[in-house]
Amino acid sequence: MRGNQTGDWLERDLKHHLHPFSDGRELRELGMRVITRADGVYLTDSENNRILDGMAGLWCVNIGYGRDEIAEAAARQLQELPYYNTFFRTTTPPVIDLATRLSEITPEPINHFFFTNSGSEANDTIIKLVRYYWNLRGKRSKKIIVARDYAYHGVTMASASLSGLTDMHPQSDLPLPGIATHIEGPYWFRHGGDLTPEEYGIKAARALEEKILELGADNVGAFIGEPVYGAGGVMVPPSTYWPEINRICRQYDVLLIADEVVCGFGRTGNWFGSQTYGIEPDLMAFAKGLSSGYAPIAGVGVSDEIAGLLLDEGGEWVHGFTYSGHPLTCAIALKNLEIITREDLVGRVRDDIGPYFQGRMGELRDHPLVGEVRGVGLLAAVELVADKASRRAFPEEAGVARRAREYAFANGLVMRAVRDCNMFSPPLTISREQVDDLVGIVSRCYDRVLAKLESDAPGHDSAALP
Ligand code: PXG
Repeated sequence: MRGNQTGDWLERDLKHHLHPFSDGRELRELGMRVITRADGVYLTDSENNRILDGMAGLWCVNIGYGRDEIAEAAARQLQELPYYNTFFRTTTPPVIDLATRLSEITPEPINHFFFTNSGSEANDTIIKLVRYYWNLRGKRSKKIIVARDYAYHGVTMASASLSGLTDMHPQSDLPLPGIATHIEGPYWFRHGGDLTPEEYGIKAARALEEKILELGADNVGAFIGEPVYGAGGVMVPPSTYWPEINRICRQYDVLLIADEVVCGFGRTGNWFGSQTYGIEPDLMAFAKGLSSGYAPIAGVGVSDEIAGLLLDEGGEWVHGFTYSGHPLTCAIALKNLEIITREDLVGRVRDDIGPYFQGRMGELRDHPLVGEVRGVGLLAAVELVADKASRRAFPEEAGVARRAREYAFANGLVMRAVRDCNMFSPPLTISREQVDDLVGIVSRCYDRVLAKLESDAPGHDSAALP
């Protein structure tokens, strides 16, 4: 049995398991890897291959894999109190401790926390909170949330409606009406034209002001954005962007929502992306790095002003999940935050490994396929182009970034691909040597993509190539 265990797993997976964000036919034809173990920044598959995880799972395993302390904290909590809820005038020590700790690290005036199981549920909750807040303030028409193209805010009916990655919509007749409208996001490389990044940052932010004026401020409840885009392509905002967004939100009495699901918990070199970019959020969504993926826990941070109104005048808040503030996931999150703090992983990203990673990634700019390398902290994207000078994109069917990703995977590195971008988000514990390995594999993969493009080019005698 052992010898053919991989085959057995694959057969039963295909028979019974539906995969997220996967094409069934592709899974059958190309197969998949069975990941069985992980330690530090490395995954191990069922054939004993070691793979450098350049994505920290799905942007989440900030402290790296294989932390016994987390397993011990989880075991202790399961023995002491495996479950109790926080409905109906009850609470538990782990949820109290976690909310308290979060209030110390989130930007002011975010001091109140509600817990969910996923980032999608966090953003769903935020949509409900925005409506609840404006209803209480007697401004019942302030409902629409302005979101941005390329945004990823989740996959539930409502959070997918906020998302601006439009291929998420048609299969389920989304977006739902009345939830969101989308504006251009700060994607300087593709939309900046001849403007400097700073000029373009102002222009992209003013798209919010134009939208508010078009809809009427009385109809706009909030604006939502990821401090730095994640899944949409790691577009780093020009320095002028968020200060202008702050101003516009204040001027028109529009709530500002920071989706910190990817940027939170050290990824950008501060606890939150809001601190890196001077964002002044009224509400924030967080997930992923809160538990470093060791448990499904996410949540919403709420400002003193909004929480004060709800608590004093809101009556019963008719909302909550069975597992909101689950003692096990809260205990795991607390231990994770303790590790991030004790090892100063946030400072490490800001002052040491982050700048090193950005410097080494930046060397890829010399590659003939690379149009731009962008990033902050331990978040980066490489944008591939057919022509460097004109930034001409490849035709969609070329799938260059996907091809590079497949080469990388076969050569021991996980990275992500969207459009012509490859994306990177390694554990915050990655060493300099591991960064060197990562950059080396990426560079060799781009060489191979380039060779393949040249051999596929019309008129080229592809038989001459190996
Ligand atoms: N907001 C942001 C910014 C995210 O990146 C969510 C909300 C939703 O979180 P949940 O926990 O519901 O998944 C996300 C999730 C990818 C990928 O392929 C990205 C995410 C999830 C799954 C895959 O890059 N981001």
